[in-house]
Amino acid sequence: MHILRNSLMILSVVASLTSCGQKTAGTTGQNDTIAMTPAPDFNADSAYSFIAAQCAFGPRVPNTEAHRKCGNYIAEKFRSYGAVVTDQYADLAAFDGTILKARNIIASFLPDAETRLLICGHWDCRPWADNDPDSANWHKPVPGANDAASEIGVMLEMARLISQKPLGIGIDFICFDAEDYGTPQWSDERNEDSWCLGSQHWAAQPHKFGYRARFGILLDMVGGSGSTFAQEGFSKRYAAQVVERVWNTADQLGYGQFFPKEEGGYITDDHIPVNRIAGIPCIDIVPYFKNASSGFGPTWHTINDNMEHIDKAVLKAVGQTVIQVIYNENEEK
Ligand code: AHN
Ligand code: ZN
Repeated sequence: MHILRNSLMILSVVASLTSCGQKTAGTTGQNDTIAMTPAPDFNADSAYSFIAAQCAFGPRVPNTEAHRKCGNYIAEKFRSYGAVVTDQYADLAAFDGTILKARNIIASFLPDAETRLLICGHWDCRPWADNDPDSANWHKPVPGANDAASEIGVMLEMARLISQKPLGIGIDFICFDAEDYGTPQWSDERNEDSWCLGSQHWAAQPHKFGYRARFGILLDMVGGSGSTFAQEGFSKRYAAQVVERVWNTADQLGYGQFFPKEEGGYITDDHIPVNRIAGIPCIDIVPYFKNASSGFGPTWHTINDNMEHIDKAVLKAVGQTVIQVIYNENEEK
């Protein structure tokens, strides 16, 4: 009996060693240890300044001067870090028939490399603060410090770091437009397809024919005070292994508090077209405020989504985690 038990133990040890040895990109489990490649130090002050610069244009609502000017700022900033920037302009019809002069901004490092990662977020602001506690504000635009200057600020800081420590794999930062023009709460209409117009367009017609990426990471509202990032439902459904990698990496870096390994909700967001239309496994890093009136946080779609509610500690946790994930992938060419 003793011998039998011992040999079973040996067998199970061998089995687990074998499965470790065969580990390839995207086969990590819930608590696996990930080998960390040296990655640059994400500078939250720098990301913060990129967020403030976007907000200084005013709300970046499609078809406004602030939107046009900020689009130029974002493209120019990525170019200054050596990225090849492609503008994808499109006239997109909103739910109410408004034609949005949309601009997806794609910033690529090593545009010809076959192995690529996609990092994305939206850059437009919502025209209506329809979740504001005061109905007098429901038709005013959202200042959009968190939603969505934060994600562009984090991406610009990652681009700055990549320019200083080049990678051997390609990276595409995609700034989607017209994410936040979805049917307002004060209207009777409910149309899920009215959200994420820019990413729907890009996914159906990528900037490069046959575009592929190993995986994608969507950032959405990644700088709000008090934010933590639970595991969003569609991300787990479509890209479970990427979820494991990102949350395990955060844990190992000491940012586990910001990335609880808990279930988030199912969110209609730009990762849906990337997964369903473009066929690229893509996760969403999006805040989840449990038991709050707004699951996205107290300033979501209110006129208080301003710089006062941006927390550099949140930017650091997200930015350092994602840049680490990117540099880890560099080792698996
Ligand atoms: C919905 O409210 C259906 N989706 C949220 C996506 C979003 C809006 N992210 C930022 N603003
Ligand atoms: Zn929004």
